[in-house]
Amino acid sequence: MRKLVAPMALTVLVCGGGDLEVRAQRSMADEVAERPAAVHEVRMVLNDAGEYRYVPDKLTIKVGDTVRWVMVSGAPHNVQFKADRIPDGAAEVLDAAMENKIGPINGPFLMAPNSTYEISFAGAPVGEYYYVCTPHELLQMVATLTIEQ
Ligand SMILES: [Cu+2]
Repeated sequence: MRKLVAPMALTVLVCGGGDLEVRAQRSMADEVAERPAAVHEVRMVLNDAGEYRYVPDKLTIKVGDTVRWVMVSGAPHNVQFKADRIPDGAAEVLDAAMENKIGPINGPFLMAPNSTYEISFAGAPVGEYYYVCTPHELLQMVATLTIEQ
């Protein structure tokens, strides 16, 4: 059942300068349409079992969101996308979005605890992005990021 939002939902504020500011409450639809880009954290850890891992190693985000990788333990870690396991056209977007790369679609090593690396997925093609930690790929420090519209 949908509630009616009447003009009484308007809030009128009188500012110091005497100007009148009218704020209309926005509908849910507007909020969704103008949803701000979210920031998602992925921790890079050496866990209690002695395993190098991204946590979480499966993450779904929206186009325009940002992922922030956080170095927790077991450094060095980085984020290296695999060119043959990302959507068509993604490599160009990633290369432009990734700072301080050590190679194509290959991010820098994080050494210090709490150091971070961020990538914005603005304009990124939807699909699955497989990435690895270069030093720990063979130790299964690998992950999949799914980008949705
Ligand atoms: Cu690593």
